[in-house]
Amino acid sequence: MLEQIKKIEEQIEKATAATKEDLENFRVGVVGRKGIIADLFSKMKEVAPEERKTFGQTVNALKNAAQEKFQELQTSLEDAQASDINHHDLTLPNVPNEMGTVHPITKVREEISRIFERVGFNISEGPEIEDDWHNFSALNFPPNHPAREMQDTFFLEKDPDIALRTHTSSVQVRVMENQKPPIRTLSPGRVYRNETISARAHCIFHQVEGLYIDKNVSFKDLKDTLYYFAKEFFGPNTKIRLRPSYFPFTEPSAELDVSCTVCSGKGCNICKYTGWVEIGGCGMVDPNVLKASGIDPEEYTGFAFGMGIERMTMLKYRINDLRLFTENDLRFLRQFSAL
Ligand code: 2NL
Repeated sequence: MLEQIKKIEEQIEKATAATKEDLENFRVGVVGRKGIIADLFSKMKEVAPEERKTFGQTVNALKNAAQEKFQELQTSLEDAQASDINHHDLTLPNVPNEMGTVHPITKVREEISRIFERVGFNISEGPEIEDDWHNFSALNFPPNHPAREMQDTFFLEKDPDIALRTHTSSVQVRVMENQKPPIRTLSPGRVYRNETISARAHCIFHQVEGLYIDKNVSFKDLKDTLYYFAKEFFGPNTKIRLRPSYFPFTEPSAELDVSCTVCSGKGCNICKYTGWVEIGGCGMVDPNVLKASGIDPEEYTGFAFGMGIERMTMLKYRINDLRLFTENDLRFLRQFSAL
C-alpha cells in the first residue's frame, strides 16, 4: 500500500497542465471527490488498526501536496494564457522598430553619384586588392615612384606586386580596357594608404574619381563639369579655383579648390584665412595612360579628377575629426538620418 502511495506521489509531482483540459483532468482524477486521494481515504478500513494513524497522516500529506500542485498548475496556466493574450492584443501600442541611419560617408558618396549621373556619368566599381598594372603601371607611375614604396602602400605580395588600391583610378583603367569611348564614368570607393592615423589622415578612406574620354574633350569641359558639381554639392554661390600641380597620370594637372563653405570666402580657421579649401585634383588624361589601356591619344582626349569623400563630408557637415567616421559612436552616426 505504501509503495502505491509513493508512486502516486511521484506522479503528482511530475504532473503538468498545458491546457484547461489537462488541469480539469488533474482535478477530477487526483483531488476530486472520486479521485485517487479520495480512493485512498476509502481504503482506511482495510488497513490494520495499529497502522491506521501512519496511513492517515501519509494520505493527508499527499492530499495537501496534491492540492498545492493543483494551485500551482492553475496559476501557471493562467499566467501563460495572460501573456499569450498580451502578445496577440492588436489594440496595444506597437513596439516600434528602431530606424537605422545612413553613414555620412555613404550619404555623401550617393549624393555625389546622383549629381554626376545627371550629366551622363555612370558608376563603376572594382576590386580593392589590385595588381601593379592597374594601380600603378597603367597610370604612368615611374618604376621608382615613392607610392610604390612599402612605407606608402600596403603590399600583400611582392614580385609580382599585389596591393590594397591606393586610389580608385585602378577602376577607371579597367573601364578603359573594357569599353570603347565615349566613356563617362565615376568611381567611388574605399582606398588604402599607409598613413599614421590622426584628425586629418587615416589609412582607410574614400575617394571618388571621374573620367571622361571622347573626341575633342577639352580643359574647359573639365572646368565646367567641376564648377557644376561644386554648385550642386556645396550650394549655388560656390566658386572653384584650379592651381597648377603634378600627377603622373594627367598633363596638365591641377589642384581643385572650392570657396570656403564656412565663411563663403571671407576667411576663417577652416580655410586658414585663404577663403579656399582643397577638395581634390584633376587634369587632362596623359596620352601614355590612354595608350596603356588601348585608346588612341591621336583620336581621343579626356579629363579626369579625384576628390576625397571624407574631406567633402567634413566641409559640408562641419566635422573636425576624421576618426569620427570609423569610431562607430552612435551619438555621431544618429545625426545623419536619411539619404
Ligand atoms: C586627388 C587627385 C586625381 C585622377 C585623380 C585619373 C584617372 C585616370 C587617368 C587619369 Cl584613369 N587620372 N585620376 C586625375 C587627377 C587627379 O586625384 O587629389 N584625389 C583625391
